[in-house]
Amino acid sequence: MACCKSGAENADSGMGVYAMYPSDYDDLKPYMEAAIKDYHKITTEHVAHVTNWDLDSVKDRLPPGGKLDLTKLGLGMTSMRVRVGRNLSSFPLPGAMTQDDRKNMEAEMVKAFKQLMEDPAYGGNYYSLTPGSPFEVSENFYKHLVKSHIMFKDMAADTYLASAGIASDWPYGRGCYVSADKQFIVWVGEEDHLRIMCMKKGTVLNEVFDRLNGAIKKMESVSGNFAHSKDFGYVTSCPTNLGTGMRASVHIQVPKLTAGGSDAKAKAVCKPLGLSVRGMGGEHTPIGADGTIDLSPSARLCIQEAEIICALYEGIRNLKAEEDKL
Ligand code: ADP
Ligand code: CIR
Repeated sequence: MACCKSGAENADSGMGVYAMYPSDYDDLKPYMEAAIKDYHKITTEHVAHVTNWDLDSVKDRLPPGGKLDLTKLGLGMTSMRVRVGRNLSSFPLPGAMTQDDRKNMEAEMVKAFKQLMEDPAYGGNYYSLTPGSPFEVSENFYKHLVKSHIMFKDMAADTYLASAGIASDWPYGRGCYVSADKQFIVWVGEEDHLRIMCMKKGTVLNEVFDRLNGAIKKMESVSGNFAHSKDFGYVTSCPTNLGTGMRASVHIQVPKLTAGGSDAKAKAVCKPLGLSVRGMGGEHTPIGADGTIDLSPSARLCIQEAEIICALYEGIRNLKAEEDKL
């Protein structure tokens, strides 16, 4: 069965499953739900995910005034990023797409991006890797986009994605939309049809969270419905991202917890705090030589979007306290 191929070929998989069609989550529910409950450590009989971006509803966890200002935690300018994974309900998920599907999905998105280009809040450019696309960019420009943390790398090197068929047909249907200020970015054709993100060097987490919320509403209005399951929330290729599809991260320097260049201690401290540690180039990359790590709350499912951003703020405070103890 295609959904399990990656796990069968990669014995070290933590999840080992990728959905091939949005409907897989409902059609294969007994199997999917068992795997999802196990990975996301959900203890209720059934998964019942709720979507909620309203920060007002979590105001008890916010500082007075609702501003998640990192200077209050003793941090200076920090690189902040919030992304969500989204898929169009009208196409197979990337593991089951043909080359034509990939090109057609990108063409659908180009129609939506043309509307975004007209909007002063999100206006920018689309860059395509698809040979012959009117938006095609050179190999050198693509490399520059990757180096600038704007575009994603060729996924063929990711053995899990390659086995699942998600990395197939590179570079067809791959591209990215970038706003004029380069802080709103949409990846097309990576692990999900779309990865929508806001990034900023700053100190107030609300700025990236609120802008992303506005951007997603705009995207949904111009690109049609995103695949969604009543029980599991937003549908993603990988069940690890299901629900919110959201990862909210900051780059934070913890030189004591990473002394000797190893992330082992930082990971050990972060795990019970519900936080994940990644490297500076994303998942499975090394941490910064100056002890900078990518820190994000681990939960994606059965947590609300508003709760994730609170969890990031609280996580930074807790991690700083652990660093200061050393
Ligand atoms: P994802 O978050 O989409 O699961 P990765 O962990 O692979 O994927 O990260 C994707 C890219 O985003 C990488 O280039 C990474 O360096 C960049 N990135 C992640 N978090 C931040 C951040 N807080 N500031 C700047 N860049 C970031
Ligand atoms: C695994 O099962 O370990 C791999 N398929 C990757 C799981 C993590 N998911 C992800 O990065 N989206």
